[in-house]
Amino acid sequence: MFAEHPSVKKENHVPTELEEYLFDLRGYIHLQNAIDQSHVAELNVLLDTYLDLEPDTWRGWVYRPSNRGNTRHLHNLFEIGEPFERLIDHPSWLAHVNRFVGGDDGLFIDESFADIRVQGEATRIHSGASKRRIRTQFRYHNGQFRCGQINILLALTNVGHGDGPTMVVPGSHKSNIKHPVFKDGANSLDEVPAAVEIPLQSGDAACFVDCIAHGSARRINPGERRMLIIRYGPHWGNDRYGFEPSPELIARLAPERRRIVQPLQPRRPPNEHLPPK
Ligand SMILES: O=C(O)CCC(=O)C(=O)O
Repeated sequence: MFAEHPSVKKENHVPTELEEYLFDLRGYIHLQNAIDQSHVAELNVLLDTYLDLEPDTWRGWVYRPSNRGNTRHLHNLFEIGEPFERLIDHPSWLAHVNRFVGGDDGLFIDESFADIRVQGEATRIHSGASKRRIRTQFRYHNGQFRCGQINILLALTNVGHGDGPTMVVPGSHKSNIKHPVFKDGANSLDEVPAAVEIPLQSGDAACFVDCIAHGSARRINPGERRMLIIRYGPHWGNDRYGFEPSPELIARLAPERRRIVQPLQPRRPPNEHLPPK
């Protein structure tokens, strides 16, 4: 249906010294023009075909959970089609994610979903290093990053001020103290001291370690915000919600991509050892 995009063959963009410095310092970087506009268009066209999926239903291996307000999520992006599969090891961020997760054993994507939202919607502030969560931790040791979860948030629409941009508290991936707003029960980032917006043009991506305090501003403009969220971690991770890749996806992925979606082939006893049904 879709031709293999030439970007698949492109060399990986390795993180620059400045990007590494900023990632270490602030906990996030902004990747401009991470995918081109024709790829953005392909992704949007395919997403459109899933917009009629009812809450808490599946189409094939794509799942739409119950609504969170007027925000719609679609899980298991790579089941939607080849333009989504290209994101698994996209050359604009693969080397960054490898460097920030660290180690030589490879990656695993433990969650991938589309977040589609309209006016009035926001994501409350969450995370922050003081929680010391292993799964989402930031770590740097002997010249190597060893982060537990690196998020790629890829904008499929322009998400500027007023459009509900992602917000982070820079540096909070190393904080020892809980942001006071957590105690006040604040649930929107717009009023959170020290939080900054990451405005993205469609095709741009934000890359951040999940333990940074983050969320998104309330969308005040009319229209729709579309963001794809892909979370990478070390190869030994497991899926956040227990989703499994379809056998068809595993069969059609090239080995480099398959290893990121399913680092280890499941090992099962041969049929004669299985209990009768
Ligand atoms: O959608 C956003 O801008 C924020 C995403 C977020 O909160 C998350 O990745 O946990």
